[in-house]
Amino acid sequence: MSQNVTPELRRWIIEQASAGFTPEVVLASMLASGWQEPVAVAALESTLREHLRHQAAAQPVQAAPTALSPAVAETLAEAAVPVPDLDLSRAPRQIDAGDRMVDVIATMNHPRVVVLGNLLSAEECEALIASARPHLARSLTVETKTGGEELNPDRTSSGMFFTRGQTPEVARVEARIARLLNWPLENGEGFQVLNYKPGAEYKPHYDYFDPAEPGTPTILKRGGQRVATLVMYLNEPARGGGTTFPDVGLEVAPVRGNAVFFSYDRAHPSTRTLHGGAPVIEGEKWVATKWLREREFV
Ligand code: PD2
Ligand code: ZN
Repeated sequence: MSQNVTPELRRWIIEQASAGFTPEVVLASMLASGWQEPVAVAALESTLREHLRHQAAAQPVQAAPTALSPAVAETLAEAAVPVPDLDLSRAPRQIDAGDRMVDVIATMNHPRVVVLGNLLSAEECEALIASARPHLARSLTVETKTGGEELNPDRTSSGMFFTRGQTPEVARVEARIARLLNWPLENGEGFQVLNYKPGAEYKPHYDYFDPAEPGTPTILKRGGQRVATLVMYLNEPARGGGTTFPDVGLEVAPVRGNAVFFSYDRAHPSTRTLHGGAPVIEGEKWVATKWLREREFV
């Protein structure tokens, strides 16, 4: 059964928080009245976050007391970490990425998603495919139970990893991304190139490492959490193969040279960054993914 988060529920959440109840207490009473936990957590997070944002906008000068108790504001503030982002403050059509002007096609705030055009030239796309092709193997995903890697049935693509700076094209595109996203080049993992044949897909998942899994502390030693993803489309399947964001009903079409950027300031579903690669129906799909970490990735 699907549960709808109504304006009345959002009002009630704000009333509870304003009366000084902590998010944990509000969550407990939502669960007690029959809300499914993922729905309740997402409603709570998004409502309180939006409420804080409104209050900050309404009181820009002095830090006037908010209607939320300090404990609630602290709980929300504590979890978030800085993330890469583009400078969209003056709503530009294009952004200077150093050696290339990149088009801003669409933006969304929660989840933070930006669709970019013309990030890569056709020649760069071809060069990345050509140097990746001989090294493809059935994709693995990081196995968070142990910190190792495993074959994942939810991911039927083939893939390979470049190291940072491995080819001239890789180095050039990495420098462009670092400037575009205002994030140190050293904090990036090497590109992963994926190839999907007809029928291949990547089922919805989060790109951050699940803090509850026992292997996660080992993975985090190499540069902290993933905080953002850039999926770059290297070619165009004739049908299917979009990148989907099921929480918000968004699907980004795979267009050669374009990319979708999204960030997550905490390792939590409340970021609404659940996403997947829809099955390719006709043709094949090639993407390069750049994951960005909190700190230098070694
Ligand atoms: O290929 C995609 O569209 C896709 C979708 C979801 C890639 C990834 N995730 C990824 O590389 O993490
Ligand atoms: Zn992903």
